[in-house]
Amino acid sequence: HRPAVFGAIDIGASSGRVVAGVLDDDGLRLEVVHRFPNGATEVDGHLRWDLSGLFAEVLTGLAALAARHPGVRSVGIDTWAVDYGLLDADGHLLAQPVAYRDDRTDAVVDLVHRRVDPARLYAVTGLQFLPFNTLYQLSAERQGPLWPRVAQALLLPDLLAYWLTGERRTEATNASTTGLLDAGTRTWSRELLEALGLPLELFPPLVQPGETLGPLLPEVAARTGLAPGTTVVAVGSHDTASAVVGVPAEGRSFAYVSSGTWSLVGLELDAPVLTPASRAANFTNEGGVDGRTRYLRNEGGLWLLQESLRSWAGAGEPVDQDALLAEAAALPPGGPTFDVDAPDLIAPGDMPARIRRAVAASGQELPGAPAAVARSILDSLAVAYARTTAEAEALAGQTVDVVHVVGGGSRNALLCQLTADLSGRLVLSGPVEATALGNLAVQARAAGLLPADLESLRRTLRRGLTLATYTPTTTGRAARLSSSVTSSPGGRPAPV
Ligand code: ADP
Ligand code: LRH
Repeated sequence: HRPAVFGAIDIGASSGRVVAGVLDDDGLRLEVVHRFPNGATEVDGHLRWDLSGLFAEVLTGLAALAARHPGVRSVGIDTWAVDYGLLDADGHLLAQPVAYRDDRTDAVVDLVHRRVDPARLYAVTGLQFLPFNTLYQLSAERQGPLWPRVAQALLLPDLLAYWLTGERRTEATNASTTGLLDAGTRTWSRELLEALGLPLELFPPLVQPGETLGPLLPEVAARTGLAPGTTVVAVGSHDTASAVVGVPAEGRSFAYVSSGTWSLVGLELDAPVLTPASRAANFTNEGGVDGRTRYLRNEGGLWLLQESLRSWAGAGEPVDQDALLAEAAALPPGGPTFDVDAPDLIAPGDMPARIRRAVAASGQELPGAPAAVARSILDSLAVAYARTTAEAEALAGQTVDVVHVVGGGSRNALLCQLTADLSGRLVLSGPVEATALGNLAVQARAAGLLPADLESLRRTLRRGLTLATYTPTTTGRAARLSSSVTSSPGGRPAPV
């Protein structure tokens, strides 16, 4: 058989890529055809994404895809969640989108909670409190200079899809991260939109993963060399939704850690858990592909390491990540840890200093050497992964047999081993490109070329992959017993 080829555009907060998915009798093979860096920078007083620059990279990537593979069947797009671009009545982007790490929502969180009680917000949306959820960003926007000219808001993957096809829709998994979608009905909550003074037609109509958005605009096809008529298919456009599809699990008794800029730690469920206990533990119920619930907590992630590396480089002492991780691995277990979810670690800035303060606040001491800082970050992440997995299991009443670590962090062997040690569970790591894999798999399934149900689909994906296995070690178990992993509740407290 001739292989079928699909294209994934997958852009994370730290980097993007365009990936070819080549499906033949041996399975779905991934080829990264273009990679590019990403990051937010301050422009006009706000941290912003350069979405026009990212779109140029997308076109370059699609051209590379077309050059390598004539006859690409379809293309799918995913990016990080919650952020959006604002369009005027003519469909023009009013400004480069503000990034979720910008501090403009600090001033409006209380205002929103005066309009809608946080307990009610959780009962309707099931969403974890994060100060940058879209509802807070839009509430800040309503007070800004652009608001009178705003006709529509497009979540970032939807904005890229609009530029590729001319079609404006809101993909459902990403819509679930806005804080404006009803977790039960999976439609916009009129109650919340009204309470916050947001028009129902602010976002375009919903579209589900697997539905066709439309063909590429003729000028996009001409510029990239993709065949006219090549379609853009909706996928789990929230990168974490695609990553969870790409978790190569057997059955349902698994936990996942999608480990990149953030760590998304949790379970896949059939229905949301909207209990007060779940809210108190600040767990989120995001919309998954096929109506599944992604029951997880968004925890601090490798941003802590990325930003530390940036600080050292900025101070004229650049550090090589591989060498740093090797040094960190040689340090003894049981070193100082901190709460990776502390709100003051969200913004950019001198990360090692902030971590040192967080460690000191709990009466511990952090040595100055970069390896000690890196080790403390990884110990603290592993504590969070272990604790959240245990809490998810208890809150959802679902047994966990194995923890799958996917994304860039799955390459970090120290992090994976520490997660096995501190959780006392088997950890399987890989694939690094789980998000692109999930994006491509949903397209191949929509074309009728992969099994319909998620469990069979994942089994098919797993056949083509080599996963690394980490089992809990004895020294790790000792560290676990001496730490608070098994006893104290974790996570940023929900607002009262
Ligand atoms: P995002 O999608 O949020 O941009 P990724 O899933 O691409 O994030 O993960 C990026 C992170 O993965 C990096 O910050 C780095 O910490 C980690 N990573 C990537 N490659 C390696 C590697 N070879 N060894 C250790 N860590 C790695
Ligand atoms: C990961 C992610 C995560 C969100 C955050 C904003 O890339 O999409 O799921 O919480 O970015």
